[in-house]
Amino acid sequence: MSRNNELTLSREDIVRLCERVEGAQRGAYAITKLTDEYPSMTIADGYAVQSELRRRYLAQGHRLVGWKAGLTSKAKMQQMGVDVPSIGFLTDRMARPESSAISTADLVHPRVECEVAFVMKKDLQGPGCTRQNVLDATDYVLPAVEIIDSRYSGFKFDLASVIADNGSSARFVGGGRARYVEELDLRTLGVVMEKNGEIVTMGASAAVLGHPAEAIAMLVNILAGMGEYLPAGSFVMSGGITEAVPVKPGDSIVARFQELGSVSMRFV
Ligand code: OOG
Ligand code: MG
Repeated sequence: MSRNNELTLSREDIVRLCERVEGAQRGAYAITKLTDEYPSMTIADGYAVQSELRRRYLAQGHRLVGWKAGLTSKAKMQQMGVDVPSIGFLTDRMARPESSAISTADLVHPRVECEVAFVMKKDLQGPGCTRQNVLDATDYVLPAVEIIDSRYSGFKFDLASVIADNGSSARFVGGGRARYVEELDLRTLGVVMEKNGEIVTMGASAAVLGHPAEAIAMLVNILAGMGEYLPAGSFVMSGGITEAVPVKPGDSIVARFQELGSVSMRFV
């Protein structure tokens, strides 16, 4: 049994698995999870594939705009059968405007989730990054909806596989009302998601590791493990508060956040 912080894949395997994931992301088709072929793949292997994916997208001209924490709430961990959070990168190509029509033709089986997003005004470097360090480095927070889209068949995976697939990142929409963190209690923000006018899920922000800034601290510490830091100006999502809700063409979504306004979009 390999330890999770140990790299077991060869450079060739990393590149081959990265090409497989990139193909599925670009072509919007489902693949079997990577651990079916590499059962002893570790979390470190997953991040090695993810880093290679990031390197390739950036080399193709995509711009890194931030990061996302995932699997940071009990609802999400239970829904996905995973018990450790993850991180993924966000690029300009994934961003969609508020109130826009989002195409599903280039997605496999999209789901939406409500998240608190942070915009940073100072660089943050781990290890040892704390919730308070995050709050001190935050410019403002805003409500966001993440559209996740696992490239794995049936949306079923393990931690190493989902990390390699960049934490199922696909699209994201920020909006609503930006607020300074000093003006809010970030633990008690209620959020309600409506699909086609009906409430489909709701929760409170403390569902994310007790406080969403805790998820950003965890993300910074994971980045430190990869020799990286979170630069000022980054847009960072702290993870789904509730479980993710499947969407299809024709669906409209409104995520209503206490104190932060609402974020809406429709799917075509
Ligand atoms: C993994 C991504 C999780 C979140 O906010 O928890 C995530 C997945 O559920 O596919 O983005
Ligand atoms: Mg998410």
